[in-house]
Amino acid sequence: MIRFAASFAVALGLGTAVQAQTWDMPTPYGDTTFHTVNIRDFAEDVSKATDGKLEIKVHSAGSLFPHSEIKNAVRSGQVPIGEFFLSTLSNEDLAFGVDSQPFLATSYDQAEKLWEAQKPVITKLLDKQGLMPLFSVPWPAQGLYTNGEIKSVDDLAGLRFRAYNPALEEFAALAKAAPVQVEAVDIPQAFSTGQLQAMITSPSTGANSKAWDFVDTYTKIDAWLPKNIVVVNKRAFDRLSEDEQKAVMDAAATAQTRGWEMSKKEAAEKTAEMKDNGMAIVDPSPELEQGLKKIGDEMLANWKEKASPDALEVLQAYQGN
Ligand code: PCA
Repeated sequence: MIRFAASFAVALGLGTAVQAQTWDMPTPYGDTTFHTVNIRDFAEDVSKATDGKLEIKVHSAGSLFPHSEIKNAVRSGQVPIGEFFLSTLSNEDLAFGVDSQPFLATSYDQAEKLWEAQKPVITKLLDKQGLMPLFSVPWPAQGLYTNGEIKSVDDLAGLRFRAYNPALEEFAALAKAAPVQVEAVDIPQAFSTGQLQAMITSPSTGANSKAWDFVDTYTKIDAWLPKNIVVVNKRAFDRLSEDEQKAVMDAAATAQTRGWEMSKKEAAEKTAEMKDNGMAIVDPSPELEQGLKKIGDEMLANWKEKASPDALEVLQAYQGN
């Protein structure tokens, strides 16, 4: 009898194990980052809507795969779903990186318009790799972190400058700074060891890295609103039941709306947090603004020269609207 009960329990256990599945989901940013919070909410929404049949287990801060490997891990099916910084794919096609062109889209309205132009094109490009975008959320506008106020682009010359994607590498080089690749989670250490002296990123990443521990000035250049994207492996998605597929798509739509709202709120809140912690929050001088715009113009001209027809289609759809 005991043996029967035990095997019965095992059979039951196995039964649920076969039905319910867990998706491991690597993400690059830390737990306090609003993108990660939004993704955990997304996972919970999927779990609720499927009565626990599909659980998404979030592995944040590059703990399962380093950021640079997340896309290929989803592509190869090592994991069914993952998040990454969209513009890191601009080496594959510039269509992925158009959101990081300085001063092309600097408000949430413009960022939304740009995403609408970008979405069909990158959906097509990702589809060729067996991937499908689920949702994409922008970071707040990117500002400049330095020690002391930067009065003109000349003041950036020679600084060890953080670059998180190819566009920012080009930007740093045009400003005669020295680009250094550092993941967001490694920012505090890179500054404390002298690897970095300046960076461009959002108030979210600035405040989450406690930027006041290593720089004293934030200049609101509001230069671009780059996005994160969550993609799913299409084969993994196709294996879900119809109800589960709907649960994922519904939760993704909700996460996209919620994520954009969170981002908008963060912009002011995190800037205030930096101010409360003693940082000077300054507007760019006209001279700095002009110098940055000149770099932006040069970058866009280079971009157009190298852009694929797909990338140009995104720019035309955005500018033509
Ligand atoms: N934070 C991320 C990407 C853009 C942003 O605001 C980072 O700095 O890596």
